Amino acid sequence: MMKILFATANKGKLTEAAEVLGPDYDVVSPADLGITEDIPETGATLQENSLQKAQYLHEKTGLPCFADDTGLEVDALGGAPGIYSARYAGPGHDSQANMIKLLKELEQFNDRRARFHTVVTLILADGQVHFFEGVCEGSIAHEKHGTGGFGYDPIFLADAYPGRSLAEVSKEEKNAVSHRGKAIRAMAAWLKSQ
Ligand code: ITT
Repeated sequence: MMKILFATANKGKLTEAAEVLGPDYDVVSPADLGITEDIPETGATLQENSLQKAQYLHEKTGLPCFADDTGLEVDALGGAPGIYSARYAGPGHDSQANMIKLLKELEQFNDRRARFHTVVTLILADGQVHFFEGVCEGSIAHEKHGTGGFGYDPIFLADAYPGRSLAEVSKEEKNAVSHRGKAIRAMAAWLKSQ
């Protein structure tokens, strides 16, 4: 079993990653190691932010480490909120406020096409860095549906599940088609090939 640190403070992400990686991996969080400070996230791209989070914790712990940065890219809004998805409605991580703002901004548009985009950075114990990417295509609903998942899931209709939001599908169904599921499976396949 490989012990690997997931550089995230988001419990939803942690649960998903542990499920996707399965029993060969012991996925630990910064909180499990008593690290509770805010990890800096000041990059201009998903890749930079993801690298920054992984590097910060790799330097601090020496453990093999991965981080995920995810953005929701809405076509009618020119790709916004993108890297600003977590703080779209202002500082903090208020998903309800973020969804309300996004629904309001989209009222004037017919085009509701959007995608979740994830970049995962893996840093091995020896410092080697590798990137993995995953995209989930879909559209933004007109209102919230369901209570599963986290973040923007109640207003995201993945193309793979017509008529249901990502908060209305099972965890297994979400992981099978999600941005993060794809990126983390690519990472697991690469690790296995080594
Ligand atoms: P860490 O940086 O600690 O990993 P975070 O929640 O700040 O956690 P991001 O910077 O990647 O993560 O923020 C992405 C935003 O998009 C944030 O508001 C999340 O709630 C949301 N998000 C990320 N993955 C999502 C998913 O699978 N479904 C719905 N919303 C998601």
